[in-house]
Amino acid sequence: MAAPTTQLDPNQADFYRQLLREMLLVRRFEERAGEAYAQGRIGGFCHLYIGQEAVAIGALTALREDDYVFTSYREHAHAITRGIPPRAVMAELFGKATGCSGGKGGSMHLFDVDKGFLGGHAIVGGHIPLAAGAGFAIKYRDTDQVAICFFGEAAVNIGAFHETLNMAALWKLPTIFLCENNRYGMGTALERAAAVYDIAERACSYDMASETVDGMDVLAMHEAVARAAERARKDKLPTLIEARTYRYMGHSMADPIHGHYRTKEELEEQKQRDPIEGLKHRLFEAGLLDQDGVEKMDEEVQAEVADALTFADESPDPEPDALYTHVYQD
Ligand SMILES: Cc1ncc(C[n+]2csc(CCOP(=O)(O)OP(=O)(O)O)c2C)c(N)n1
Ligand SMILES: [Mg+2]
Repeated sequence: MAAPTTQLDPNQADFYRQLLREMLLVRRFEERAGEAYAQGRIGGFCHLYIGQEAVAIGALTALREDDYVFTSYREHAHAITRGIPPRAVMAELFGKATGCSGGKGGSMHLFDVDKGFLGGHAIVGGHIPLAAGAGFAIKYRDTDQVAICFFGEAAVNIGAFHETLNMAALWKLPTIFLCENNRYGMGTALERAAAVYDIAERACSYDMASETVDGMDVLAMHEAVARAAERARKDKLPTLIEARTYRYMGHSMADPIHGHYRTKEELEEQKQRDPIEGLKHRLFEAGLLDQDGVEKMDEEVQAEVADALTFADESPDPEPDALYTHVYQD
């Protein structure tokens, strides 16, 4: 495991335990969502985030409630960490009326405007300009909010990424661009194709601050995003962060975990850097948590996820009339 970047501060014990609990909650949520998908209870696409939890949780806990969040389609963890109840996220996966998008979005299109959670976007890179737009609005209204945009490393090959970063740097927009480099875009290993890897270095060409962070270390992620948020709030400047992370599951539920484009050995090696185990052991070593504490935490989050599943199962489908709501009208 990579050497931890931060010393633990005993005064922050509750916060560390909150980070661990949140990572455990989204991991258990996704394990159960994966099972429900395999049982045919969830339709459409479903992209799991297992292995990457430290990125969303470290990042979003560094922001304020009035900030804006944009994500790609691999966003269950981001939505839950942002405060959308697991019940509303699970119900959305099930396509139920009680889902956060009324059952019409599914796994890839989680939204909650009141929480500043502006999607859930399925088009690779399509949401990057939207986050710059939110940054523009913040600047125009002259508030000290921040917009953050999470995207995969494959989005760096999309023109909109380059156009947006160029404009964000030029217009000095308070937007954080957070690239979750999990090393694979579907079955394509981008670093092997030598297309992109030192993504943060590319930011130099856009005159923008950037850093590369260990995306398996939740505290390192939290600190990097806190630095970027301060730069955005105080100086109205954008930042590009590359989080080096790894996904344990296939691209989507239709993709095998390993076999076609990566070996079982590679997967096992990466699991040694597990973000949950990493934080847990650091807390154990610092005497800030013990095995009983973790087991209790795990029981609690499993109960919360079980409740979300029951809620989703028992919720009604959207009424046919719901087809005509959220329709664009000129
Ligand atoms: C514009 C566009 N092209 C292709 C696709 C099909 N597609 C869906 S996910 C994906 C790979 C994205 O990989 P990455 O950005 O690294 O995100 P990850 O899935 O690894 O989280 C592709 C090519 C798409 N959704 N949108
Ligand atoms: Mg990827």
